[in-house]
Amino acid sequence: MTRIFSGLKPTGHLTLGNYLGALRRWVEVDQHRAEALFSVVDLHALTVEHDPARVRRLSRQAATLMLAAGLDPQRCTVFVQSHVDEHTRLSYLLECTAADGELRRMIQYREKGGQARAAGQSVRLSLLTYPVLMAADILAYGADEVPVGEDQTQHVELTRDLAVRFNQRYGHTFTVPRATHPPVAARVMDLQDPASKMGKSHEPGAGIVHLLDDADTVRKKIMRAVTDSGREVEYDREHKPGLANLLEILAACEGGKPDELAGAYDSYGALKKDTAEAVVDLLRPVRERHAELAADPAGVDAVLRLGAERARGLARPRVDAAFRAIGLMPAV
Ligand code: AQP
Repeated sequence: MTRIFSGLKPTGHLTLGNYLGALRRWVEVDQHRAEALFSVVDLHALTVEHDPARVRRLSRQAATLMLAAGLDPQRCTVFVQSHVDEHTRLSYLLECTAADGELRRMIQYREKGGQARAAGQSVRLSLLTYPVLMAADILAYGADEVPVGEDQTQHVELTRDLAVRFNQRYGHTFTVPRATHPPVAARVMDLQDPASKMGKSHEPGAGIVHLLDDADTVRKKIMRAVTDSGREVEYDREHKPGLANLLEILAACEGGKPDELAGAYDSYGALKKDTAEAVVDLLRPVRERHAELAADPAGVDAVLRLGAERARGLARPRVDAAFRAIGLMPAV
């Protein structure tokens, strides 16, 4: 059976980008067709300046939202990365497989490292090595597929390279995974800056729709979205990125294709209004279910405890095999 792994990192409140690019597809498609594991990858949230209490709070919120969106613990494994030691164990072996040059080339390292330096902060070593930990997240489970938004493609490519290299040097140990993307909205852009990805840690956030925003806030943010010059509603990512973003969001919410939807509108205002209502309708049940689940933290804990046990059981044999293959003496 196909195995799938993917995750969300608790660096901010989850966004419409996280939902359309990843979470929604995990719920609607992936958990039904494969043996799937979905994780709150909290160790990744420590790679930039962080507030410990906030990370803890956001981790719980992300797990609760994953369940609220419809991940079903009877069908898939939902867990928190730091509860399963195999991720960090394997990460070290993969650091011994990766070269520093290939990590310095990662776009996210260059962008986030640049932001940290500009803010006068030091760049954590873990920001450089985080794609190796992500490779460990995936390879520990022998995942065949990694459903992610487009921004994660480069990291999955690195994961593939490390798996192939490890297998060639030390004998076949890892499945070589591939990234999969949703058909539309694989890269949702910031509503105030359609040249940048909608990212959950971006401030101040007027261009970011959060999954827990109330309906009026969602409407306001979408109605104030930056659009492009001209009056004609057409789908042109290069010349009309603001409009293209709205059309992709609408297409992802309602089905259909962004270029075909464009033909149905003769004003930007009408497109914004329909997009806003479509997003409000899409997110309402998630927000309502989140409120119910958040009122029962012990229930969420029970799911996460079981998830971590299952994940550990799946990861340990492969990670132990990697320890032996690379030349480490078994414990005596
Ligand atoms: N804007 C986006 N459009 C489509 N997919 C997106 N994803 C993230 N942003 C968009 C996908 O969501 C999943 C979880 O992402 P992550 O938590 O690993 O972090 P990220 O990719 O770095 O996303 P963010 O929200 O932008 O976080 P920050 O601001 O902290 O960097 C992934 O599958 C991702 O592709």
